[in-house]
Amino acid sequence: MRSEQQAGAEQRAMRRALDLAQSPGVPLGPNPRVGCVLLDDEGQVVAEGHHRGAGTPHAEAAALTEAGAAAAGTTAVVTLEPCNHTGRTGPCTEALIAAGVCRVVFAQPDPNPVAAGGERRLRDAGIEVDLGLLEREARAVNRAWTFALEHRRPFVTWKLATTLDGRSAAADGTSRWITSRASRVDTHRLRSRCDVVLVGTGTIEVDDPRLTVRDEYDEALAHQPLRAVMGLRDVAAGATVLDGAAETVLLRTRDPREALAELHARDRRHVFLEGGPTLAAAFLAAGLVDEVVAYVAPTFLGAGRSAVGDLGITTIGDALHLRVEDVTVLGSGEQTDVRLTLTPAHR
Ligand code: AOF
Ligand code: ZN
Repeated sequence: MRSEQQAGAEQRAMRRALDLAQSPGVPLGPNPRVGCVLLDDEGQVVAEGHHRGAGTPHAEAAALTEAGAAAAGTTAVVTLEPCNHTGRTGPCTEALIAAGVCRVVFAQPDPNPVAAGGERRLRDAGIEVDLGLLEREARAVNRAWTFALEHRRPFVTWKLATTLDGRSAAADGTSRWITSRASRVDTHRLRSRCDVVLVGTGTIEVDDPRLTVRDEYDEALAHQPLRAVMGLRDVAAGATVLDGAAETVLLRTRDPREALAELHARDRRHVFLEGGPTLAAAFLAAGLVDEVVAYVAPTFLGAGRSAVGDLGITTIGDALHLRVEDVTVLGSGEQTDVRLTLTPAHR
């Protein structure tokens, strides 16, 4: 049994490692966010490290470098199972062993089959290993990355903006602005956390959107997700999406599964689906929506375009159920909306 004092120090170190993993300025990309803290036998911090994006040292390697010779005899507290492979950098297991680390505590087992096997390798080298500390929190930090590895496709967030009666455009086709400014700013914040914004060729034709991260974001600093357009219709050469403000890819398919496979092959892990009703219905019907973010404005239109197309549902028993994860009121005064965050009920 480890002493209560040691357990407390490791728990605090794991919280710190989770914060380090989420350090600002780390670019989104194909790699996970990882943090690592080295503790001496009195529970004092010897060194810290975090991963700074694909191709840079892993969190463990960064902490070991900072510690130098002081790494010997420490406990490494890390948010992800140390990797056991030579990829863009060398295996962290060997680096930990060589540095004389005597105990490793990690939160989340590595879902990446290429890099897995760290726990076994460390134990074989005589290192004490403990796992699962704050695992839920660690998985949340790399939610889309973990999902993509486990499901071999990107995580899909579908965003919609509707009136109380589920309309995303008025009868005459006008749709600017259904929701308030606060909701639009919030949308840009969520966009900046994804690595693809996906729409259909229909949306490009009707709305000619920019699909970039803007508003209160410093455009020079904001991460611009890839803009992806799917469908078989041609995109006009003058379409705003081709303006060069962010990278754009045309996926010449109508099949959601195929589109996701292509985005996955391009190392994309989190798709922000902003398509119209037809695209949304196709993804929903295929079970390819993993999260819904709905901005609901306190208005009625009574007629107009529905936010989601035909799902083939004709009777109430077949309704597509979602679980409400969060409800937040955005804006103030006359300018408020409700943001609902939901997940499919069967998960
Ligand atoms: C990271 N940062 O701090 C840790 C990772 O792309 P590579 O070759 O550097 O390897 C990436 C894999 O290494 C990644 O998928 C994960 O399984 C493992 N651990 N990766 O980018 C880190 N600890
Ligand atoms: Zn590693």
